[in-house]
Amino acid sequence: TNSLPVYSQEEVTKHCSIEKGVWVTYKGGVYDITDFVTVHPGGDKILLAAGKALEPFWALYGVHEQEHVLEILSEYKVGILRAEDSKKDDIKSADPYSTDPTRHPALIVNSVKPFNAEPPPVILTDNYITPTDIFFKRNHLPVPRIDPKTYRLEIEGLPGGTVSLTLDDLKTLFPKRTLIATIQCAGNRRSEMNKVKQVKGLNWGIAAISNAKWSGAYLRDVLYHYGFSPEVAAKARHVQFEGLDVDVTGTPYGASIPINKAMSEEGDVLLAYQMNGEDLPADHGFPVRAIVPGVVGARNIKWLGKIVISEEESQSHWQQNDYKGFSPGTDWDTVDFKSAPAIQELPVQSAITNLADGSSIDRDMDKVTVKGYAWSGGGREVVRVDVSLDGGKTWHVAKLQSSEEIESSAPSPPPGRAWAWKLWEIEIPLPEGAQELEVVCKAVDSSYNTQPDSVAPIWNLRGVLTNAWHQVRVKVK
Ligand code: HEM
Ligand code: MTE
Ligand code: MO
Repeated sequence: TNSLPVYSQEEVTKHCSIEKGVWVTYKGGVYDITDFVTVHPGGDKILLAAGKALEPFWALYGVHEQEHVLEILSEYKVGILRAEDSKKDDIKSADPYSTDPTRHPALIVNSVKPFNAEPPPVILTDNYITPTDIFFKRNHLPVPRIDPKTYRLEIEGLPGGTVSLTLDDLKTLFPKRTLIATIQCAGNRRSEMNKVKQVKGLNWGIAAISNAKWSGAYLRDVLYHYGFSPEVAAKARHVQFEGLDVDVTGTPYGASIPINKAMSEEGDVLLAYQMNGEDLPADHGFPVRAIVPGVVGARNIKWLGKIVISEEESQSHWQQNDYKGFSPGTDWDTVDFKSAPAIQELPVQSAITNLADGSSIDRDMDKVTVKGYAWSGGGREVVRVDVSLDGGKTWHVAKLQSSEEIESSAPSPPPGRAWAWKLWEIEIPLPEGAQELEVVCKAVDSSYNTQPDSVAPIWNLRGVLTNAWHQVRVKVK
């Protein structure tokens, strides 16, 4: 690399667009990444660093702190940054994650900056209501620290113009509603897709899903209070949400949901300020988040700053260019994000939590206990879970936890509003002489939707919507 030319920052700065070429600097090196821009897994954001240093951007997206990322970068090295320019202060940046909260040590961490973690499967289903500390956490950006006294929730798109609510308004002007709802990330079980063929995204196991009791005001109560009317309804198609967590350009995390989900009496969309009976914790959206039961986690906006009633979907990256499903035949060269709808309701799901793949059980036990969770999107209740010990040749019906067993505050929901998961359990006689068990589960929801038997036919480049039969191999010793 000694023979590489030396460039000034001024020269690098000129290369700030696809037309002029995209150059960046990193630790004193100069890189021409023009050809990499279109294949960057993080999308167009990469252009924010055009002509500049990568360090402050990579400080925000810790996904880059990996060997393979540096290997990719090294292929594009074209020069050395002039020594005096590489010492400039603006290259160093304060860690935007330094004010993130501390987390429970039991969590399995998928990425630290931003923080993404799931509980170990064996403790996930110990409680019907997931304890807040181990509830899975999925952040795209640093956790914003919001002063509840100055917090305002803005609402746009109503006839009277922009509305601005305080936290107190939300708590006192509207009845407090409480519901139990499961949140699942679209990427739950992505690691199983990775085994078929590499996908892009966090390598979630089976626990990017959790269940909590949420309290707050119904979104529809709030919107009607501030003038939502048949005239508004005639034009409105979507309700957009914006978080108060922002990226380096000041762009917030955002998403939208269909207007009928938002306004329906059966939709139960909540502006939640409590989780499991306490103020929302920082990681889960303090002071207010949207709970959109039955809908993919990505639309349950945390640190909610703004609501917009609109004819259009959210234009956010996460609504338009992410969280969409594609054919197994679609790759990064052919994908057209505009061609697929944004994920809203999730398909039926289940997984085994008490047996790990590759573990072993004692031959002397005459029965095998299998436990897990099951859930479906759109308020469709799980009506049955089937379990097999022989890879799906023979089946047994698991016992679903009844609402009495759960708690008196969790009566069975009205049809079409089953927002919470079901935990299930079964004891099956150990087949005689078996050396290995192929334990499988699959759930059926109230629409008789069931899970596909394998991952390959539902594989997609982004690794979302993994809901094949969950399968673990267990040795009998
Ligand atoms: C993801 C490379 C610059 C934002 C990734 C990944 C790679 C990569 C390999 C996937 C990592 C994984 O999932 O294992 C690069 C290279 C860059 C660059 C080589 C410079 C030459 C940037 C910049 C930004 C950025 C400047 C932001 C301003 C992101 C984001 C993701 C990502 C947000 C995550 C996408 C997701 O949610 O999975 N990048 N990146 N990248 N990158 Fe970059
Ligand atoms: N809201 C904001 N403002 N920022 C985010 O990064 N992540 C979303 C959603 N809401 C996110 C957000 C995603 S992808 C998921 S799966 C859920 O929050 C996770 O919620 P949890 O962290 O409370 O489990
Ligand atoms: Mo998610």
